[in-house]
Amino acid sequence: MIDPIFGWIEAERRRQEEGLELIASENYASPAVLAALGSVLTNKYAEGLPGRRYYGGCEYVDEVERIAQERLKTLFGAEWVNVQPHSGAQANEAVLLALLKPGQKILSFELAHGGHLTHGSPLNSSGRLYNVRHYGVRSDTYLLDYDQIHEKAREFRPAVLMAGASSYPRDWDWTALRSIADEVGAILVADIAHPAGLIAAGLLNNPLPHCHIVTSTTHKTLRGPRGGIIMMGKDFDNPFGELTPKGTPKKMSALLDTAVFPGVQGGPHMHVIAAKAVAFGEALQPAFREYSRQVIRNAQALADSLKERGYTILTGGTDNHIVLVDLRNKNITGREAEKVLEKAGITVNKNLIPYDPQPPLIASGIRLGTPALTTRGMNESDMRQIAAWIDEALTSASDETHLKRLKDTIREYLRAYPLPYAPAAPTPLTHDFASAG
Ligand code: DSN
Repeated sequence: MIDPIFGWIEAERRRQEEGLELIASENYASPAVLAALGSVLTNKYAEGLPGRRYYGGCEYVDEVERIAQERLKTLFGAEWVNVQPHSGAQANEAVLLALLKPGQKILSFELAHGGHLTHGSPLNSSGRLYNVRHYGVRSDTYLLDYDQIHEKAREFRPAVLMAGASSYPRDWDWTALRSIADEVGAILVADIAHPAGLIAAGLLNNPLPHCHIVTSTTHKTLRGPRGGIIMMGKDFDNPFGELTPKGTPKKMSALLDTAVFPGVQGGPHMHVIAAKAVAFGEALQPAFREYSRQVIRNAQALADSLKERGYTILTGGTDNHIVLVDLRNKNITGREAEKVLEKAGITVNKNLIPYDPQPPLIASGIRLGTPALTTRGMNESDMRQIAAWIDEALTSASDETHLKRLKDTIREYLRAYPLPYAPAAPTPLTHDFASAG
């Protein structure tokens, strides 16, 4: 008997293959990344760091982690990295644990304007443990207002200034943020979870030379396994006076390493670290730069084609992989649009637009992203076709037959763009759970 879990994995593989994946934070990892993820490295405990573990038998996983570290340093120009965070959330949690005592101040980008949950939302530990205020985008342009950030920083005097977004379609000015942080004595932390791959490819401003600490996920534009990382362009003496046993100031890297383990995590996931190393190796290839260029070109083509069809694109376009659509002039909410598009085989997520009159579970907009479809080999002409289908679906929102027909058309179209995905090998069960009752 085959474990039914493999049936569900196959069903999910087929869903990924047969639909248009436009969720901006998703991508298709390569077969090599998947092979590393599904490897025997998952069996190994390796608490600690390469050469300094709390377990025996770590000589091979040490090599894997060292390679991951070196590749990541080369990719972003980092002097120090930690590749162990299980996710972006854990990376941010560890950074805040290393930098702050409960009650200290963070100034970060407002979640409802496109920020991240782990940058001080009251629902996240960051918002419960620390004293948080936010900056946002302008109500006329929907662009970040660096004068407002400056003003808020001067008034609030945060210990940490956090930057980075989950739905902001424009690049960031790291130099301006660093000068604000320096003026108020704050540590500048950038979370590049979304644009990391585009930054690694040299297509967007790199925060490493400007920000004290940079966190990211590895599974979005970077196209690796689900996971997190922490980096520093340059290590520095911790500003809190913590000393080593020799009486010299502890380096920030030491505080960050201990914040990851044992601060917020136990044993590192060595199979994921191996998969990260594989993905970093792929991102160092010239083909990744070309892929990343196409991600941006595709997002711009999608934005332009939707604009031609009367859709409001926030900020007028995009510098990265994200297109934010304000649906208010189309008389459909984000929640309805998400559902209708799903019926047509187009996967997106509803998204708050800044100053949204709707609550988060309804939202006035949708967020679209091009990393996944670009991995399948799509280009600008495909994006024009997709914009037409999005419009067709949203204008036939209540016509179930039409939406079903559209889904069939899309499934056929996608046959020309196979997934770089190795099917999971089903494992026969020795015990028949179903008939054992
Ligand atoms: N949940 C992630 C996203 O979809 O953008 C935030 O990193």
